Amino acid sequence: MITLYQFKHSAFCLKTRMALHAKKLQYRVEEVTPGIGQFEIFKLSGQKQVPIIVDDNDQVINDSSVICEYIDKKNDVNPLFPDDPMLFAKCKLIENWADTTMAATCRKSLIKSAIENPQLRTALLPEEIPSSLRSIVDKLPLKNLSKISKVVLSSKDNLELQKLLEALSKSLINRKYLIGDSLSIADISIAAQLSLLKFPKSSGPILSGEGSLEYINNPYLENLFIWRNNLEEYLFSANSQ
Ligand SMILES: N[C@@H](CCC(=O)N[C@@H](CS)C(=O)NCC(=O)O)C(=O)O
Repeated sequence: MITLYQFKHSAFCLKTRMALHAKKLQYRVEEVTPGIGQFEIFKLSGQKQVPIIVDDNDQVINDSSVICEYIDKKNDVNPLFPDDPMLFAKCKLIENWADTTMAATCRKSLIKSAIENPQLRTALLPEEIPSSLRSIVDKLPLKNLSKISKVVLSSKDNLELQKLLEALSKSLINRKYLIGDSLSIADISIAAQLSLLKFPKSSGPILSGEGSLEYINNPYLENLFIWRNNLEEYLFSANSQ
């Protein structure tokens, strides 16, 4: 069986889990502790980022895009990449944008929200942190840091992302999938990064629905988050592991 090494709330790890479910592959999860747990990741894969997967044959693969291509070839169930060259290219372009530009802006937006919202900050801490320490983090005076976070999250990047997501939201009113007529890596990559703006059900009851207020409260994005929720529901309930 495949073993997935992950950080619980990483969008790249969610992307990998969604792809594993789409391909109906059995897997087990190893939660990695940020910092100390990454020594193991380095030992296994020669680099320190998650996700990585270890397959039955002890093959170790890192990087969500490489993992998705690898698992896609394992069976013929729900191909994640279209055969048609133009559709394939569009899927790869969207995946690449989601994993880079979108991911960077979403990550900054989440950091900003966590600075402004102590409950969110605490909920994001790894589970093995004891509750005594959690309550300290909750009370850290991070108000002044929110000024810095405005600098970190450039308003141009933020506006560009909102504009693009609003267009995607509108385009998904009358269609189920971003590219072609079936689920592809494009849908999975976008849906996974959206988790940093508004946590999905799979993030657990404390985080579900939390996130960046300017995205959550944007009425033009409502449809996009509904689409994401439906996609998660379909993937995780059809093949719950
Ligand atoms: N391009 C990589 C990005 C993976 C990535 O950024 N992983 C983050 C977690 S979301 C990580 O491991 N960060 C820890 C570190 O960089 O030390 C992928 O698609 O898998």
